[in-house]
Amino acid sequence: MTVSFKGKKASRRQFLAGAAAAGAGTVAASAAAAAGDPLITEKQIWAQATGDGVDATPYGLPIEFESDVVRRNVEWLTADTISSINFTPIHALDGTITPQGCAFERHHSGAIELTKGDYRLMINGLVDTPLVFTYDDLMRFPRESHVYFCECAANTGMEWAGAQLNGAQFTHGMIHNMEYIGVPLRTILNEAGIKPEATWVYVEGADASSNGRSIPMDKALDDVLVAFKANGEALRKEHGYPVRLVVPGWEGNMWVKWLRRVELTDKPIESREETSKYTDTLEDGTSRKHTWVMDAKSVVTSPSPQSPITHGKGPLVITGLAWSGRGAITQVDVTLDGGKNWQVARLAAPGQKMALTRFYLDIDWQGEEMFLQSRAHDETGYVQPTKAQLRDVRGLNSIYHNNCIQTWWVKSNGEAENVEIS
Ligand SMILES: Nc1nc2c(c(=O)[nH]1)N[C@H]1C(S)=C(S)[C@@H](COP(=O)(O)O)O[C@H]1N2
Ligand SMILES: [Mo]
Repeated sequence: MTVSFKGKKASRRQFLAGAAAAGAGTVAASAAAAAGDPLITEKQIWAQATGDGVDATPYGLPIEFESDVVRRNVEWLTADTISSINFTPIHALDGTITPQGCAFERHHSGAIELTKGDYRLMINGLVDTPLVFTYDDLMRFPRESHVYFCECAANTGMEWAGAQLNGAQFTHGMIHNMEYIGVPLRTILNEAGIKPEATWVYVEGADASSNGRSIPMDKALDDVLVAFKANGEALRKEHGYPVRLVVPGWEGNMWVKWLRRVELTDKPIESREETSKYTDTLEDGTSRKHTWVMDAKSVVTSPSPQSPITHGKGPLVITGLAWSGRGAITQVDVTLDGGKNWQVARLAAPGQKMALTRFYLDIDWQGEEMFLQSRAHDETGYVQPTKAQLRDVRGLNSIYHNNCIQTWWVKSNGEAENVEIS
């Protein structure tokens, strides 16, 4: 019995014909050809003894064979690992949810250890009654759960001047996507009573850097969550245990971890040095400020430099991720020839607002060289720009908010490289 895929337009009849012919494009070896395979014919050692009992690992880790699916950093990017960043192995993941254990980390002064017992959240400033909440207090408010992506504004930032880092993990891995459980910030602010003159919300963390940020009141009252669970379990220490802010669609630096204080103000508090770093330098030396929303973006995660084609010619699954801080992804296009011809990819599920969307394009690859790109569209009608289009507007001196179309040059041997095409 063989299964074959002749590309997305294949009908059931074509599938069956393909299976009968067992020709090019067939996924499996025929049973006859596999007859001498000891993995089929011999009883293997794993079938000759019993396996681990149920309590071998009370909290399980991935099997050792998956040990390369890990966060990685780029040593030359930062002086040390305390104020640093690492990258999600998006080239090796599928689906949309990022396991916490391999979700990128960005700390300005390291990940701190804070217990639920020591946790306090203060609401002060332009409120009727300043309040302090314990972790238990937060547990008593009605909760919501939502899947959202969190992308560092610096994601893809090293690629402005030229193709630089050889892998989707490094070019696009400052992103993760989790199901958060939390209390809307609005609920907690209303508990304290919002004074009419309050127009901004200053949020800070309990770590040494405090990572203080100002968020406009409209956003704070809209969809911001005070979150304590992610993907079903407590936040990991590195993601802000026990409580972090979730600011859907907005740049990662506003997602304050170890959230300790929310101050209502009538102007943004931009005193901190770190805050001023998150601006985009334009070609003429001026800066773009307050670019909080992450524009629509996508990337092919496989094949890609760290995920080459290893199975030879025939059916090939091209896959990747798309997202937009302005709402849901409505369409993703994929090109195999550097943008001359585009095909509409299949979305694994309809796009959700401010969450990662998985796309697939199933092709019959005959070993031809490809210049693979993906292009995201979001519900506002925005289309992901090319690198040239983005440079026309933003020049080469930017770091943040690089959402341009990425190119992988896939060679006939299946290896892929980060390149630029004009
Ligand atoms: N308290 C605190 N919150 C913080 C930071 C920090 O250093 N301290 N880093 C910010 C930045 S720049 C990003 S991109 C996100 C990253 O979240 P993560 O570490 O869960 O991936 O957290 C944000 N929140
Ligand atoms: Mo960030």
